[in-house]
This record gives sequence, structure tokens and C-alpha cells, in this order.
Amino acid sequence: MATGVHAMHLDPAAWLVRSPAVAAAQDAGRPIVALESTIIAHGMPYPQNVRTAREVEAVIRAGGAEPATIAVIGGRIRIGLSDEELELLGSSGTAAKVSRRDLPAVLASGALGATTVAGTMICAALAGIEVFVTGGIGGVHRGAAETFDISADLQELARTSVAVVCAGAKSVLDIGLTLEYLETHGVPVLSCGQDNFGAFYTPDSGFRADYRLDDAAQQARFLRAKWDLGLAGGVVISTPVPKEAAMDRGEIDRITQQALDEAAAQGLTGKAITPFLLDRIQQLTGGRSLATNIALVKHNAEVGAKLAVALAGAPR
Ligand code: PSU
Ligand code: MN
Repeated sequence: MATGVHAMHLDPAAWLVRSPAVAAAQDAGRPIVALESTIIAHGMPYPQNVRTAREVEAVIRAGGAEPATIAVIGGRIRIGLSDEELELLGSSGTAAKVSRRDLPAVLASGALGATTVAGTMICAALAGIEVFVTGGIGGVHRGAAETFDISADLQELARTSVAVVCAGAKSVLDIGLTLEYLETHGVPVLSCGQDNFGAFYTPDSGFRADYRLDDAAQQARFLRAKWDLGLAGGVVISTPVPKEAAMDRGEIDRITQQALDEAAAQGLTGKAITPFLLDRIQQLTGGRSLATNIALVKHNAEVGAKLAVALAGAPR
């Protein structure tokens, strides 16, 4: 386990609580797939967010793995949530967005917290979970040369050893710079089903991934090779949005530019930017982008479950 944590006085177990289902599966050596909660609290509207969270869990179970949705509730990192807890996260409207820097504050105060990709990677690694499924990763924002807005997700991928299955990165980001950043930090970007990295709403970002590995056994062997060597850090596994659910590239580009212009006009900064953009894109597409988002997360869950199953029996 490598999480880039402070080396003294380690006692993560004091702050972690596994659900009965996750504890039973993990203790029996069955494959587990972590899921984030920012996508529920800040990435989709209620009630589609809660319904999607439950459906994604069902896809993972159908794939032979146990889902572990991660959040901060009542001063504990919760690994695996009940239906009532998913409902609370999706409907409260008060959940904090929890990345690496926020985790101690939300744990110490007992507030409700939804973990980002970075936050979820930390918690998954602490809980011994190697595979994590999300929609899209954060990245280098367009204009980052001026704003310095680079998601903490990328630093986390550099240091914490979890495989992150996603549909690429949204074109609200500078995808080319995001891939450059990952290369600098030694984070491998794998693609499954195509040569190129995904662009979330559309299959093809126009940028090549580092390695194409279509099947779960190949992906699992790659991860074992990396982590057996002590090469700490995450791996991005991009799988394209299914064609029938993808959006039109011209339309999404136009709407993305409008949302970016509005964010700039409002002077938004920091952690508010990504949730604002996701929400505006959903409004401007009349909900069609939400349908795409839901379809791609479910597809990612299929890929992640296969990987977790393969990793459980991966030969060296
Ligand atoms: N990208 C998406 N959907 C999301 C997010 C990103 O397509 O829901 C969320 C994830 O939780 C991600 C976070 O970790 O936004 C990144 O936020 P920021 O850009 O503030 O680091
Ligand atoms: Mn940011």
C-alpha cells in the first residue's frame, strides 16, 4: 500500500469502517471495486444520481465483484454504503467535496463528505482495494498556464497505487496537457477497446493512450508487474463511452465552450469550477449529456468488475 502518507503514528483503521457486505467479501478474498461519491453528490442531479449509484453497484455485482462506494459520514471513512446512505449523499445538497486536502477537516468535524477521484483513491488504498471505477478523471484545465488549475486527481495518480477505470477526461479539460502531466509523473495511461484516450462524452479524444490492453487479464498482469516492482502510483484505464450513448462531438464542443465562458464570466475558481461545468453542460444539453454520463459509468463498471476478478487470480 503506497498512499503518499505521513510515516509516523499511522492508524488508518481507527478512521475506516467497512460495510458488512464489503467486509464479508474482502475477508473471503473476493474481488472488490471502489466507487466515488463526488459523482453522486456533485456530478449528477437528484434523483438520477442515487438511481445511477445503485445501478452501477448492481453492474459490479453482476460482474462478480463487490461494490464499495466510498464517502465520509459521521467522522469515519465509509467503505461500502447502505441504500439509505446513498440516498442521503445524493439528496442532502450539503455534502462537502473531499479531495486529499479536505479529508482531515471533514473527518475531524464529522461533516458529510463526498470523495473525489483523489479522495476515493486514498481511501481505497487504505482499505486494500486496487480497482476503482469512476466516470471521468479530473485533469489540467484549459488555461491552466494562467490559472494553475490542475486537479489534485493527477497528483494522487502519481502517488497512490489504485487502478482508475474511466471514460477518459472531459473536454472542459486540456486533454493533451493532462496526458503530458501524467507522463511526467510516471502514470501509465492504458486504453481498452481502442488506441486513443477517451473524451468522456465522445469515444475519441484524438490523443493516443500509452498502451492498448483490451482484456482484463492483460490489464491485471500490467498492474501486478508495476506494483510487484514497488513502482507506486496509479494507472489510468480508459474505455470509450459506448457508441450508441455517445454525444455529437460538434454539439458537445460548442456547449462546453459556452459553459467555460460562463464560468470565466462569473469569476469561478477552485473546487467550484468542475461541478459548475458539469451542471451547466447538463442544462445546456437538456439532460442528454446526463444520459450519456449514466451509460458510460455503467460501462466502466463492467470493465472494472472484470479487472477486479482478473486481478484476484492474476498469474505472475
Ligand atoms: N469529471 C467528471 N465527472 C465528475 C468529476 C470529474 O466527468 O464527477 C468529479 C470527480 O469526483 C473528480 C472531481 O475527482 O470532479 C475533480 O474535481 P476538480 O477538477 O475540482 O479536481
Ligand atoms: Mn481545480
